[in-house]
Amino acid sequence: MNEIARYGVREALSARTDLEVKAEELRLLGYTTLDAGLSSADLNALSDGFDRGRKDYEEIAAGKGVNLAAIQESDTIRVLPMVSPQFWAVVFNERLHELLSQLLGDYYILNQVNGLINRGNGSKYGQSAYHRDLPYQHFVSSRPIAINALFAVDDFTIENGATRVIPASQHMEAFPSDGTVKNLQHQVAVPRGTFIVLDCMLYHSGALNTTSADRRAVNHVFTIPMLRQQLHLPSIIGDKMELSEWQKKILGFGLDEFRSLEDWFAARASKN
Ligand SMILES: O=C(O)CCC(=O)C(=O)O
Repeated sequence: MNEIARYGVREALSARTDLEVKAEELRLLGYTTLDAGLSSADLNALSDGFDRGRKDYEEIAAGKGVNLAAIQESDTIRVLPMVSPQFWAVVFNERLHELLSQLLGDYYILNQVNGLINRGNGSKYGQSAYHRDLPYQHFVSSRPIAINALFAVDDFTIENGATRVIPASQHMEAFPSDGTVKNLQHQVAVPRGTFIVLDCMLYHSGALNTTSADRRAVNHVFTIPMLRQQLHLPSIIGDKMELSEWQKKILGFGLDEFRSLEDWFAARASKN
Protein backbone atom coordinates (compact mmCIF):
# COMPACT_ATOMS: atom_id res chain seq x y z
CA MET A 1 0.00 0.00 0.00
CA ASN A 2 1.39 3.42 -0.94
CA GLU A 3 0.98 5.98 1.85
CA ILE A 4 1.92 9.14 -0.01
CA ALA A 5 -1.11 10.85 -1.54
CA ARG A 6 -0.87 11.33 -5.30
CA TYR A 7 -3.18 11.61 -8.29
CA GLY A 8 -2.83 11.05 -12.00
CA VAL A 9 0.04 8.62 -11.35
CA ARG A 10 0.00 5.41 -13.32
CA GLU A 11 3.58 4.34 -12.76
CA ALA A 12 5.46 4.47 -9.47
CA LEU A 13 8.62 3.04 -8.00
CA SER A 14 8.58 1.02 -4.84
CA ALA A 15 11.49 0.53 -2.47
CA ARG A 16 11.08 -2.02 0.29
CA THR A 17 14.26 -1.53 2.32
CA ASP A 18 16.31 1.42 3.58
CA LEU A 19 19.03 0.51 1.13
CA GLU A 20 16.59 0.46 -1.78
CA VAL A 21 15.46 3.95 -0.76
CA LYS A 22 19.10 5.09 -0.66
CA ALA A 23 19.74 3.59 -4.11
CA GLU A 24 16.67 5.41 -5.46
CA GLU A 25 17.81 8.68 -3.83
CA LEU A 26 21.22 8.32 -5.45
CA ARG A 27 19.76 7.62 -8.88
CA LEU A 28 17.62 10.76 -8.58
CA LEU A 29 19.87 13.29 -6.79
CA GLY A 30 23.26 11.72 -7.49
CA TYR A 31 24.18 11.19 -3.84
CA THR A 32 23.13 9.65 -0.58
CA THR A 33 24.74 8.86 2.78
CA LEU A 34 25.30 5.50 4.45
CA ASP A 35 26.38 4.72 8.01
CA ALA A 36 29.22 2.18 7.84
CA GLY A 37 27.99 0.69 11.14
CA LEU A 38 31.34 0.97 12.97
CA SER A 39 31.83 1.43 16.72
CA SER A 40 33.66 4.38 18.32
CA ALA A 41 36.55 2.03 19.08
CA ASP A 42 36.73 0.99 15.38
CA LEU A 43 36.65 4.63 14.31
CA ASN A 44 39.37 5.63 16.78
CA ALA A 45 41.54 2.79 15.49
CA LEU A 46 40.96 3.93 11.88
CA SER A 47 41.81 7.49 12.85
CA ASP A 48 45.15 6.40 14.38
CA GLY A 49 45.79 4.05 11.44
CA PHE A 50 45.22 6.91 8.98
CA ASP A 51 47.89 9.05 10.66
CA ARG A 52 50.38 6.18 10.87
CA GLY A 53 49.72 5.32 7.22
CA ARG A 54 50.20 8.97 6.24
CA LYS A 55 53.59 9.08 8.00
CA ASP A 56 54.72 5.77 6.43
CA TYR A 57 53.55 6.90 2.98
CA GLU A 58 55.47 10.18 3.28
CA GLU A 59 58.57 8.21 4.29
CA ILE A 60 58.15 5.79 1.38
CA ALA A 61 57.84 8.73 -1.05
CA ALA A 62 60.85 10.51 0.48
CA GLY A 63 62.83 7.23 0.28
CA LYS A 64 62.09 7.17 -3.46
CA GLY A 65 63.31 10.77 -3.74
CA VAL A 66 59.78 12.07 -4.36
CA ASN A 67 58.70 15.46 -3.03
CA LEU A 68 54.92 15.00 -2.73
CA ALA A 69 54.23 18.74 -2.43
CA ALA A 70 56.21 19.47 -5.60
CA ILE A 71 53.98 17.13 -7.63
CA GLN A 72 50.71 18.31 -5.98
CA GLU A 73 50.30 14.98 -4.20
CA SER A 74 50.59 16.00 -0.56
CA ASP A 75 46.81 15.81 0.04
CA THR A 76 46.57 12.21 -1.12
CA ILE A 77 47.69 8.81 0.19
CA ARG A 78 47.40 6.54 -2.86
CA VAL A 79 46.09 3.03 -2.06
CA LEU A 80 45.84 3.91 1.63
CA PRO A 81 45.12 0.30 2.80
CA MET A 82 48.58 -0.78 1.57
CA VAL A 83 50.12 1.36 4.33
CA SER A 84 47.20 1.11 6.74
CA PRO A 85 45.72 -2.38 6.29
CA GLN A 86 42.77 -1.91 8.65
CA PHE A 87 41.20 0.19 5.87
CA TRP A 88 40.63 -3.00 3.84
CA ALA A 89 37.65 -3.61 6.16
CA VAL A 90 36.20 -0.29 4.96
CA VAL A 91 36.82 -1.22 1.30
CA PHE A 92 34.85 -4.46 1.84
CA ASN A 93 32.15 -3.00 4.15
CA GLU A 94 29.13 -5.28 3.79
CA ARG A 95 26.38 -2.63 3.82
CA LEU A 96 28.26 -0.58 1.27
CA HIS A 97 28.49 -3.56 -1.08
CA GLU A 98 24.77 -4.31 -0.69
CA LEU A 99 24.13 -0.78 -1.91
CA LEU A 100 26.78 -0.96 -4.66
CA SER A 101 25.35 -4.15 -6.09
CA GLN A 102 21.93 -2.46 -6.36
CA LEU A 103 23.55 0.43 -8.22
CA LEU A 104 26.23 -1.26 -10.33
CA GLY A 105 25.01 -4.85 -10.65
CA ASP A 106 27.00 -7.95 -9.77
CA TYR A 107 30.34 -7.07 -11.40
CA TYR A 108 32.13 -3.89 -10.46
CA ILE A 109 35.72 -3.20 -9.45
CA LEU A 110 37.64 -0.86 -7.20
CA ASN A 111 39.21 1.83 -9.36
CA GLN A 112 40.97 3.73 -6.56
CA VAL A 113 41.12 3.97 -2.78
CA ASN A 114 42.92 7.08 -1.60
CA GLY A 115 43.31 8.79 1.75
CA LEU A 116 42.42 12.49 1.39
CA ILE A 117 43.64 15.29 3.65
CA ASN A 118 41.79 18.60 3.58
CA ARG A 119 44.21 20.60 5.73
CA GLY A 120 43.02 23.13 8.28
CA ASN A 121 43.50 26.93 8.44
CA GLY A 122 42.01 27.55 5.00
CA SER A 123 44.81 25.67 3.22
CA LYS A 124 44.70 24.90 -0.49
CA TYR A 125 43.10 21.49 -1.17
CA GLY A 126 43.45 19.53 -4.42
CA GLN A 127 39.76 18.49 -4.46
CA SER A 128 38.34 21.93 -3.76
CA ALA A 129 37.21 22.70 -7.31
CA TYR A 130 34.05 21.14 -8.74
CA HIS A 131 34.71 18.03 -10.81
CA ARG A 132 33.35 14.70 -11.89
CA ASP A 133 35.26 11.60 -10.86
CA LEU A 134 35.25 10.62 -14.53
CA PRO A 135 36.87 13.93 -15.54
CA TYR A 136 36.47 15.50 -19.00
CA GLN A 137 33.32 13.39 -19.59
CA HIS A 138 30.10 15.11 -20.62
CA PHE A 139 27.80 12.22 -21.52
CA VAL A 140 24.73 11.33 -19.52
CA SER A 141 23.96 7.70 -18.77
CA SER A 142 20.61 6.21 -17.79
CA ARG A 143 22.21 4.48 -14.80
CA PRO A 144 25.39 4.91 -12.73
CA ILE A 145 28.56 3.36 -14.13
CA ALA A 146 30.87 4.54 -11.35
CA ILE A 147 30.26 5.31 -7.68
CA ASN A 148 32.48 7.13 -5.18
CA ALA A 149 31.98 6.04 -1.56
CA LEU A 150 33.71 8.81 0.37
CA PHE A 151 34.34 7.62 3.93
CA ALA A 152 34.46 10.31 6.64
CA VAL A 153 37.37 9.57 9.03
CA ASP A 154 36.48 12.81 10.87
CA ASP A 155 33.09 14.45 11.30
CA PHE A 156 32.35 16.46 8.15
CA THR A 157 31.06 19.90 9.12
CA ILE A 158 30.37 23.15 7.27
CA GLU A 159 33.42 24.66 9.01
CA ASN A 160 35.90 21.90 8.18
CA GLY A 161 34.98 21.70 4.50
CA ALA A 162 32.28 19.04 4.16
CA THR A 163 31.80 17.89 0.56
CA ARG A 164 29.76 20.16 -1.72
CA VAL A 165 27.41 18.69 -4.33
CA ILE A 166 25.27 20.07 -7.14
CA PRO A 167 22.24 17.80 -6.75
CA ALA A 168 21.13 15.89 -9.88
CA SER A 169 23.98 17.33 -12.01
CA GLN A 170 24.81 13.81 -13.20
CA HIS A 171 21.70 14.11 -15.40
CA MET A 172 23.02 17.12 -17.38
CA GLU A 173 25.90 17.03 -19.84
CA ALA A 174 27.39 20.47 -19.22
CA PHE A 175 28.60 22.05 -16.00
CA PRO A 176 25.73 24.28 -14.76
CA SER A 177 25.98 28.07 -14.92
CA ASP A 178 27.35 29.94 -11.89
CA GLY A 179 23.90 31.22 -10.85
CA THR A 180 22.48 27.70 -10.86
CA VAL A 181 25.45 26.36 -8.89
CA LYS A 182 25.05 29.14 -6.31
CA ASN A 183 21.33 28.36 -5.91
CA LEU A 184 21.58 24.58 -5.81
CA GLN A 185 24.92 23.68 -4.23
CA HIS A 186 24.64 21.90 -0.94
CA GLN A 187 27.21 20.84 1.67
CA VAL A 188 26.85 17.31 3.00
CA ALA A 189 27.66 17.37 6.72
CA VAL A 190 27.91 13.87 8.21
CA PRO A 191 29.30 12.25 11.36
CA ARG A 192 32.54 10.30 11.07
CA GLY A 193 32.03 6.69 10.03
CA THR A 194 29.58 7.69 7.27
CA PHE A 195 30.01 7.10 3.54
CA ILE A 196 28.92 9.94 1.29
CA VAL A 197 27.97 7.88 -1.74
CA LEU A 198 28.18 9.79 -5.01
CA ASP A 199 27.40 9.01 -8.63
CA CYS A 200 30.84 9.76 -10.12
CA MET A 201 29.19 11.94 -12.78
CA LEU A 202 27.72 14.22 -10.11
CA TYR A 203 29.63 17.50 -9.88
CA HIS A 204 31.09 17.74 -6.38
CA SER A 205 34.09 19.12 -4.51
CA GLY A 206 35.68 19.49 -1.11
CA ALA A 207 35.22 22.89 0.58
CA LEU A 208 37.43 25.29 2.51
CA ASN A 209 38.50 23.96 5.91
CA THR A 210 38.51 26.98 8.22
CA THR A 211 39.15 24.99 11.43
CA SER A 212 42.64 24.35 12.77
CA ALA A 213 42.42 20.53 12.35
CA ASP A 214 42.83 18.48 9.16
CA ARG A 215 39.62 16.90 7.78
CA ARG A 216 40.45 13.35 6.73
CA ALA A 217 38.56 11.05 4.38
CA VAL A 218 39.03 8.04 2.13
CA ASN A 219 37.54 7.90 -1.33
CA HIS A 220 36.57 4.55 -2.87
CA VAL A 221 35.74 4.74 -6.55
CA PHE A 222 33.97 1.59 -7.82
CA THR A 223 33.27 1.22 -11.52
CA ILE A 224 31.91 -1.22 -14.07
CA PRO A 225 34.84 -3.49 -15.05
CA MET A 226 35.30 -1.87 -18.49
CA LEU A 227 36.91 1.20 -16.90
CA ARG A 228 40.67 1.19 -16.21
CA GLN A 229 41.88 1.40 -12.61
CA GLN A 230 43.85 4.48 -11.51
CA LEU A 231 46.65 2.20 -10.30
CA HIS A 232 46.71 -1.49 -11.31
CA LEU A 233 45.71 -2.94 -7.92
CA PRO A 234 46.48 -6.60 -8.75
CA SER A 235 50.12 -5.61 -9.47
CA ILE A 236 50.38 -3.50 -6.31
CA ILE A 237 48.82 -6.15 -4.06
CA GLY A 238 50.44 -9.13 -5.81
CA ASP A 239 50.33 -12.18 -3.56
CA LYS A 240 50.87 -10.17 -0.36
CA MET A 241 47.30 -10.74 0.90
CA GLU A 242 44.96 -13.66 1.38
CA LEU A 243 41.84 -12.79 -0.57
CA SER A 244 38.51 -14.50 -1.21
CA GLU A 245 37.39 -14.94 -4.84
CA TRP A 246 34.84 -12.14 -4.27
CA GLN A 247 37.53 -9.79 -2.95
CA LYS A 248 39.80 -10.61 -5.90
CA LYS A 249 36.97 -9.83 -8.30
CA ILE A 250 36.35 -6.42 -6.63
CA LEU A 251 40.09 -5.63 -6.76
CA GLY A 252 40.18 -6.33 -10.49
CA PHE A 253 42.14 -9.58 -10.56
CA GLY A 254 41.74 -11.59 -13.78
CA LEU A 255 40.67 -8.62 -15.89
CA ASP A 256 43.75 -7.91 -17.95
CA GLU A 257 43.34 -7.63 -21.69
CA PHE A 258 44.06 -10.77 -23.70
CA ARG A 259 47.58 -10.55 -25.11
CA SER A 260 47.11 -12.90 -28.04
CA LEU A 261 44.44 -14.58 -30.15
CA GLU A 262 45.57 -17.91 -28.64
CA ASP A 263 44.75 -16.62 -25.12
CA TRP A 264 41.34 -15.40 -26.32
CA PHE A 265 40.49 -18.76 -27.96
CA ALA A 266 41.66 -20.66 -24.86
CA ALA A 267 39.42 -18.50 -22.62
CA ARG A 268 36.42 -19.08 -24.91
CA ALA A 269 37.10 -22.81 -24.99
CA SER A 270 37.28 -22.99 -21.18
CA LYS A 271 33.70 -21.58 -21.00
CA ASN A 272 32.25 -24.55 -22.94
O1 LIG B 1 37.17 15.80 0.08
C1 LIG B 1 36.02 15.99 -0.33
O2 LIG B 1 35.12 16.48 0.35
C2 LIG B 1 35.68 15.62 -1.75
C3 LIG B 1 36.50 14.52 -2.30
C4 LIG B 1 36.40 14.40 -3.77
O3 LIG B 1 36.10 15.34 -4.45
C5 LIG B 1 36.68 13.13 -4.43
O4 LIG B 1 36.95 12.11 -3.79
O5 LIG B 1 36.60 13.10 -5.68
